[in-house]
Amino acid sequence: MSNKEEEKLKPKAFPYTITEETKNRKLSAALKRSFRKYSSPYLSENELYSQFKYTRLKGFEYNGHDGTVSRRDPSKIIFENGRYYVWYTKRDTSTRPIGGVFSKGYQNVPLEKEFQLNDDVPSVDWDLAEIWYATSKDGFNWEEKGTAVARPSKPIPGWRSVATPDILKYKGKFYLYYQAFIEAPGTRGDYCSIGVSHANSPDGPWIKAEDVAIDTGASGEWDQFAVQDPTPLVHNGQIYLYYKGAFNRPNTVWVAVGLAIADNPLGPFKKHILNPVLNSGHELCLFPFKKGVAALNITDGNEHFTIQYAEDWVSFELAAITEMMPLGGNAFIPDAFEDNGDGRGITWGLCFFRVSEADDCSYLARFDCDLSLNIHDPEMKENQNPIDAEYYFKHGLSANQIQRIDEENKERIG
Ligand code: AAL
Repeated sequence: MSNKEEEKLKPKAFPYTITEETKNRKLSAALKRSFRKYSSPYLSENELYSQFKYTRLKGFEYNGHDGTVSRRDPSKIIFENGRYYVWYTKRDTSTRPIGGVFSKGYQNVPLEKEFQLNDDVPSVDWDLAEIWYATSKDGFNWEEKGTAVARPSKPIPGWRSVATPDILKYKGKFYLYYQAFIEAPGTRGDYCSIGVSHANSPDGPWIKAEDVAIDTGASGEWDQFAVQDPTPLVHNGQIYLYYKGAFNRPNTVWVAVGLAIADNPLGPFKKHILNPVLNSGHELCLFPFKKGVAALNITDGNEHFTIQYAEDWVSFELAAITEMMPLGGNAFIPDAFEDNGDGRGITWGLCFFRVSEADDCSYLARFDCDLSLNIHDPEMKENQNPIDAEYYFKHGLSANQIQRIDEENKERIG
């Protein structure tokens, strides 16, 4: 065989210029992902990749962030009556929280004896809280309107605290889902069910449903102690309510996301047999995207700081990896309840920041992004965020880490 013929048979090296053909050649695992997992091999053209830009809000008072007033865990934002509406956890107590027993490993026996609890002293930032709401004409300047869902009287679920709301509009009526606590969060763990209230107007009045919308799982099931972060959408004419669970304690905790489906906003909700459907996350932000649903996986797990997509609304796959995601973020999702199989995505929402690392007082803020099929904002598709060097040096070595390094050096150098 001539050299020329041999040359023709030799597998060609990966080309300098990418063409439609390139993805059909024999590829490494990584290049297969580039061409087959992501919407584009180019980050700047990945429609489910975005940076996040943050803006402080105007219109909310926090007593100088002294820990007595806190707002966190905002709902989706909806647009009604010519205004944006948002609901959130509001705590307004005479003292800052005294701290939960989370560090004591979630015993299954209430530890109230170690926990000088009473009806005025909050355990954690979302204890003794209510669901409040605010409206805005631009998403930056907000007017707090008041209580949407107050704590009901004991022993109705939510009597200790109602927190972490999300909103559903369905057949012209409005539904608020929220965490309903019957013990102070942090007494044994962050244990609660999901309650629901309904109204004919986003301004209320809100009527609390008799039963909880979604209860905790049976003993031994992954969501046996808590179902949290309710996040309702509409798909195939049904209510798809995604929620968080945390399990495997007192061993290594695993935070994941489940799905419960109902024909009626007040239930009964049937939990999906494949739950959990997301292996990471914490607070939830999901939105219709094309035929499927996209999810911001923000805080916990192997796949935190990722954006995922499930065309069937159950089987989530990685769509993008990003950074500086909005803590507790929830978005303005114009088509959250349209159920038209053509989800257009999101461009902004609200999130929260903690006043201190103690997670005992929070404030709302706005995030902007380009996870939308309606816009193309190249600035949001950049990477290598120019994070100030001081931010990196501020997160320096702990005393233990310095000690470990010193010991290593002593052993090696003497
Ligand atoms: C939030 C949410 C839930 C938790 C607590 C308040 O970020 O995950 O609502 O219970 O933290």
